[in-house]
Amino acid sequence: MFVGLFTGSLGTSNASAYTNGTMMQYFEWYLPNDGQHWDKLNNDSTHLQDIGITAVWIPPAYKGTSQNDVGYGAYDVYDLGEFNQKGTIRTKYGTKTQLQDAISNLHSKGINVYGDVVINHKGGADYTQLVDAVEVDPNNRNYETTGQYQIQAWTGFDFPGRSNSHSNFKWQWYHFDGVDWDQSRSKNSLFKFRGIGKSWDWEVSSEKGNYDYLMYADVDFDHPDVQQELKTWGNWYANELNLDGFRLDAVKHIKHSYLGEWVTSVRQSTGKEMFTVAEYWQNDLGAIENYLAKSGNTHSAFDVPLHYNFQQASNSGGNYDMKNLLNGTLVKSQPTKAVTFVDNHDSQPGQALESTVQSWFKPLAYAFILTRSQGYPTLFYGDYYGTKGSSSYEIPALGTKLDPILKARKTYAYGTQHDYFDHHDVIGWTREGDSSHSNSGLATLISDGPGGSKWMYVGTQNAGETWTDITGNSSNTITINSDGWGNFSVNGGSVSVYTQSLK
Ligand SMILES: [Ca+2]
Ligand SMILES: [Ca+2]
Ligand SMILES: [Ca+2]
Repeated sequence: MFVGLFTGSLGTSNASAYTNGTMMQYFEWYLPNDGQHWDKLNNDSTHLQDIGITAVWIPPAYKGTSQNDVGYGAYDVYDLGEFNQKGTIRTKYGTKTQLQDAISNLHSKGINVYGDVVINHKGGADYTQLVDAVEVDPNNRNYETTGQYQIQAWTGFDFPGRSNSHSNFKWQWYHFDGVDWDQSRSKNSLFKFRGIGKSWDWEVSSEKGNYDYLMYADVDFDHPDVQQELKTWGNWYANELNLDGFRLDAVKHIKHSYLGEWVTSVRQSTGKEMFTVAEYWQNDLGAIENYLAKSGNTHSAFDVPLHYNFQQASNSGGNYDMKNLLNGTLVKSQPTKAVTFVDNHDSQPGQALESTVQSWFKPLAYAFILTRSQGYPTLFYGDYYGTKGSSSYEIPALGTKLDPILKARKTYAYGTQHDYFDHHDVIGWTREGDSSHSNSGLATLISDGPGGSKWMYVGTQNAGETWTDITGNSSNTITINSDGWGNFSVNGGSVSVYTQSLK
């Protein structure tokens, strides 16, 4: 699999087949609720293979609170679009059979599939239960604002529509730590449950005092039944869909040590590497590194600070100092643990963590994550195909602009890297190429301000070659001199990726 990208030792896959792997996040928030998404993925598999996608991260595939649920309001993680629950058999994306067909086809094209893991909370309970609770201050969850009293909480999950298929585990109030709704009083507040052993989980993010609670009924990872049940489910989910890895949702709200145990458990029970990346959403390298350490250095994390650097650069009208693009990023401090990305379903316009990178900068950002040697890059469906939703929320489809950069990664981005982060507008880097990828090697320049040029070294083995810009943004032809240097140029607010011109 991806050399250096995972820490598991159970793998036997062919490493060379996946050099320069590229993940695609194959969904955006506003996909239509038409049950056709798994079929679309299936029909797209040959194209994805062609553009160099080696893994897809699929949205949560289980039954949510309604058919239209994007998947993060998880109701029944054993219902992959198979049972009549919440008024629907299929999910927003289709049926279990459609998904299994898509995965089988992707595997036949050599594309891995990563499943989304939403275990912080459960939504859409089947019935309420009477629970002793206290209210806490939403901004300091360690501070109780009331005495104990009884509330009516949505915490009973029997899954009657599934009638014990795949699992007979029933969720009860004591498997949770708290809720934000008391049905008996129609009251919205943050309720922490009382009872033997009940407390907010630790260690979680220390934002808001203790950020265990995010939404719905918050799962209690201190409870031994919960710990075992979710490991059992993880093994089932991986096997049922023949998954190759995971994306862990909302890990800042989940007991960090447990997630390390969970990943290790599923790797052992499946006997597979199960590449895993965690979403720890905070523009704070220290917090992300703390998570990686507390979860036992068992898996990777999304490079959220790099995303915010991209966003800041895109919003600065040329005044961002491009020398700082790597500052405070995970890909700089722990490159083998960093999954790099430009935008996702949460940062896209109109969503909870909206922090969208402006469209003019996206090709620059994608060149940054796709043509450098560090990090495992992710292509966002919404950037490639565009996003839906109301018109003010739309990201235009950038696929035709990104295709050449994806090709550069697949074909040319090999060998020793040289960095030229030496100017506040124009920065660049080169790859010398290697002997196992014929004609490989490239030179990338990006500028957030005026255009410019830069002498960069691409290796004496490339001396005498003619290089041109694969993106088509620059029409210049560069001859590599006898010392292995070229004088490369880029237009203002643009990107150029030079590769050997093969006539
Ligand atoms: Ca707890
Ligand atoms: Ca939690
Ligand atoms: Ca600048």
